[in-house]
Amino acid sequence: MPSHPPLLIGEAFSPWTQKARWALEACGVDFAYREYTPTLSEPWLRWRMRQWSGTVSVPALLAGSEVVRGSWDIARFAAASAGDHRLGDFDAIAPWNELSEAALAEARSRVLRCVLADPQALDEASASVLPPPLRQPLRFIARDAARRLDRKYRHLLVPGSLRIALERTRAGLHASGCDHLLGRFGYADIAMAVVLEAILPAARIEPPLGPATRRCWSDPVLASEFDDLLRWRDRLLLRPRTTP
Ligand SMILES: N[C@@H](CCC(=O)N[C@@H](CS)C(=O)NCC(=O)O)C(=O)O
Repeated sequence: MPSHPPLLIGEAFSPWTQKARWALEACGVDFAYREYTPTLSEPWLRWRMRQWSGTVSVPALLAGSEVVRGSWDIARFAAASAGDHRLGDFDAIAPWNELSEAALAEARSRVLRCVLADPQALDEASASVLPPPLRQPLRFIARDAARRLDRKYRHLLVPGSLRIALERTRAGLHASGCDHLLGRFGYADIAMAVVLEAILPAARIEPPLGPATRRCWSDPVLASEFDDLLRWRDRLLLRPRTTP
């Protein structure tokens, strides 16, 4: 067994990080957390992952000498650590996770383009690393970082994926007849609940999203149309996170 608890590296606001975190917590895995800043933290992440080429992204989990990449594999790691089936059957969950990934990819492109068009959101993006007087003069750095992220991930954009994911979640809950897509709480619920971060963010993060960034993550039209799903997400969030 590794002497230190696994280290989760992520971005607190990111739905992918929230998926990983929720899965680890639901499985009672003891873990430490480190916040990642795109571009700035990348050399450190590459060094910790021993990965000098190719793309890197977060969440990633460092567990002893093992590097677990991406929310899906981290959820599987969590389930294996729990040693039971509390997150559900991953073969049955996979189609839900694909819907979730496609929806989040579309949401990311929307958010990044919104941030690029809004100077206040760009300044909020640099707030953790720049003091207020430097944010405006150095805004080009935040703009460059957001453009790079947009280029890095835009091949994943399939327009309409967010709406499809919301409609399927609604239909899935209707078919299951309860609050859980596969009959009892599991990773399918986590994967689809975090999609709602892209229409009305709910994650309690520190520091909270700035107002301009929050606007970019919000879609009032979809939020009103899928109000039933937002209420479903709220019920899931009321569950104790860590199950013994
Ligand atoms: N399929 C991956 C997606 C992870 C992902 O898209 N991560 C983005 C979150 S915005 C990221 O790492 N962005 C920062 C970067 O690429 O530097 C997962 O499920 O974890």
